[in-house]
Amino acid sequence: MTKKTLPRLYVVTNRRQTRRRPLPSIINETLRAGTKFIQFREKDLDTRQLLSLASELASEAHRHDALLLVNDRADIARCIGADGVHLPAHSLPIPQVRKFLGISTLIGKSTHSQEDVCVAEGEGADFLVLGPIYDTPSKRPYGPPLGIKTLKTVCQRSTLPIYAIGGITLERVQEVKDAGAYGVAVISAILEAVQVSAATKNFINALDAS
Ligand code: 3NM
Repeated sequence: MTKKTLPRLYVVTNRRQTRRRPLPSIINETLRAGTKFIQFREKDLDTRQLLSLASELASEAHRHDALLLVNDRADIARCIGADGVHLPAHSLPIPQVRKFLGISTLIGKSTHSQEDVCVAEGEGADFLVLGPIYDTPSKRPYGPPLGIKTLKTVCQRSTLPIYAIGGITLERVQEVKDAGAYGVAVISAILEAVQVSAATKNFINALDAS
């Protein structure tokens, strides 16, 4: 898979949002249902735990011909042979990460405003995640969601693929697509689904429909 054919569904991990089911089995289920793009994001684990779980999930992803990016930790990404990193706001700068991981590594960047988007574009990100677009519990402390209008404005001005994040549900896919989003980044709508496989397939179908 190349950077030119990025999948439109980006599944972000949170092992505390799986309805008490083990994360590897949930990831396995979403991969079997067709997910091709995963961000490993378990911010509260220590380095050894990150290495172990990321390595397990990367092997599983690669068995399904899917890409796995590691949130923030370029060192972990390099150790496990991940496809790239997903950089949060206060991460290492993109150019340094690219130097460290190599030219072909995939680098995604989290953005929260038009200004963030301009900076990330200038630094050479491959794709962006913009959010939160809708209300989502974990981001309430940071203020109100950006909303669909901001998503539209930012997408119109950007040349990079933009994934909408924050409160994304199946019912909202059409709206964010219409606003110009390339894809969606999702935690709860997949990981908390009673039927992970069906939820995954529904997202992929909705995203791929023209
Ligand atoms: N980042 P859900 S919103 C991890 O705005 C994350 O950068 C966001 O979870 C951002 O799909 C978010 O359950 C949470 O709303 C996404």
